[in-house]
This record gives sequence, structure tokens and C-alpha cells, in this order.
Amino acid sequence: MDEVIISKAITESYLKDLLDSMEVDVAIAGAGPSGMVAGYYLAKSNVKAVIFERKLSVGGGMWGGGIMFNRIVVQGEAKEILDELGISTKQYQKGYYVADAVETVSTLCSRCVKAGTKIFNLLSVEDVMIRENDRITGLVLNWSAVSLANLHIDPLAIKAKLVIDATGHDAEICRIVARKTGAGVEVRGEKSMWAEVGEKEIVENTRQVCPGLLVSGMAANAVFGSPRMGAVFGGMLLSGRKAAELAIDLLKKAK
Ligand code: 48F
Repeated sequence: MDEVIISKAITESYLKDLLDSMEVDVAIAGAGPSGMVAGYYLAKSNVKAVIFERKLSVGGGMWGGGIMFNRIVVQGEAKEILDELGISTKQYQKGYYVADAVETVSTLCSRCVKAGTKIFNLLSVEDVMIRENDRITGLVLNWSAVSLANLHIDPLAIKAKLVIDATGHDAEICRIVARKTGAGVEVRGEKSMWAEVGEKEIVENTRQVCPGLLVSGMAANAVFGSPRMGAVFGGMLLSGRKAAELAIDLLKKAK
């Protein structure tokens, strides 16, 4: 084996994919459950999408289930998504299904990537690009290691027709937009746990918050001041699917 050939293979292959991802239809910030479900459904509809994930691992808050008991609960409607992805579930009581968090994250990630949405880990979204009429037109990226090492290094940017904020509880992209534009985005902050209401409202809260920016998953509840819901994950999956459907619709209308 030749180390230089190995190094060239990695570098060329990575850069080819990164270059290919510099102009996309949809750029997703965060590879948690809602971001990866959105990525899966977008790719399934032949939309060019890419996900940027800050951490080494994808899956966000799903690996740990509830207090590190690595099981998740979903309701009937969301079970259909797990069925479609080939993820096993067991009915616990009527309307409550349990799935293994490790199987769910790994299968979801695999289905998302194999459908065609690339995931870049270790890259943080640190800003957005904003053009006329406060339209979000892309993401500003830097290596997560840069902020960890407290280095002053300028970022790179990619263009996207639409951006999805799937960054979870902190709704990081919406917070940046709220701070830096007059686009009228306000992050109200999530409320205390109420699974029933949180699960219902997360789907309603999944929408376009300003031109070019959609919000999905827990970020949607953070933006609109809805409750958190703990280790029930159905709403995350349904929200990711809705974000993809909304994006597909907006892209069609823009043609
Ligand atoms: O937090 P996360 O899993 O968000 P989600 O898809 O799902 C929420 C649930 O896991 C759980 C819950 C269930 O009731 O409440 O918390 O809404 O995944 C968000 C991902 O985004 C990444 C973060 O590392 C995580 O993997 N992320 C956050 N900020 C950035 C980011 C950023 N600025 N750039 C890139 N990735």
C-alpha cells in the first residue's frame, strides 16, 4: 500500500464532493433526525441537497434515547416513516411504538446518504449569506476545529436556493438571522416539556420563516415558543418530512 495514493484518493474524492456541494437546491444545517429525514425525502425527489454537521457523529440527540436508555418512542403516523426506512419498531401500547435509537440513527443516516444527500461532518455553519429583500441565499462554513481551537480563520461559503435550520434546541441559524437581518425572524425559545402539545405544534411550526429559510425539528419549536417533548421522536421525523415537502413545493414555484 502506498500512503500517498491513499492520501490523494481521500483528498480528491472529498474535494470533488465539496465542490459539487457549493451550489445546491437545499442546504441543511444539522444532521439530527429532522435534518436527515429532510435530506432523505429531498434526495428521493431528486432535489440536490447537502447537510453540514458540526460534530464528528451524526444523529444529534437521538443516540441517547431518554436519559441514555437508547430507545425512542414514536406515534403511529411517524411509524410509517420508520417502516419506509426499514427500521424495526415494537408496539408498546396502542399508538406507542418503540425503536432502537442506534438502529434508527444508523439506518436513517445510511438511507439519507444512499438516496443522494451528502453529509459533511465536522463543518459548522457559522453564518448565512443574505441578499436583496433579506433573502437567505447560502451558508457560511468553517471547520468545527477552528472554533474549538479558538483560531481566527476565515470561512468559506456555499450557495443554496433554500436553507433548512435543523440545528435542534438552539435554532442556531434562525438566531443568526434574527440578529443580523431585519427579516422579522424572532426566536421565542422552547417551553417546558409537554409531549402532546410539542408533538402537535412541531409540525405546524415547520415552515418558511423568512425568504429562503425553513426551520425543522426542535429548532421549529424553539423559534415559535412551543414545548419540548422529551424522548418521543415522531414529531422530529414528521417535521423533517414536512420541511422537505415545503422545500420541494417552493422550488417548483420558483421555476
Ligand atoms: O439536536 P438534534 O437532534 O435536532 P433535531 O433533529 O432533533 C431533536 C431531538 O434529537 C431531541 C428532541 C426529541 O424530543 O428534542 O433533542 O431537531 O440535531 C441537531 C444537529 O445539528 C447540529 C448538532 O450538532 C446536531 O447534530 N448543529 C447544531 N448547530 C449547528 C449544527 C451548526 N451551527 N452547524 C452545523 N451543525
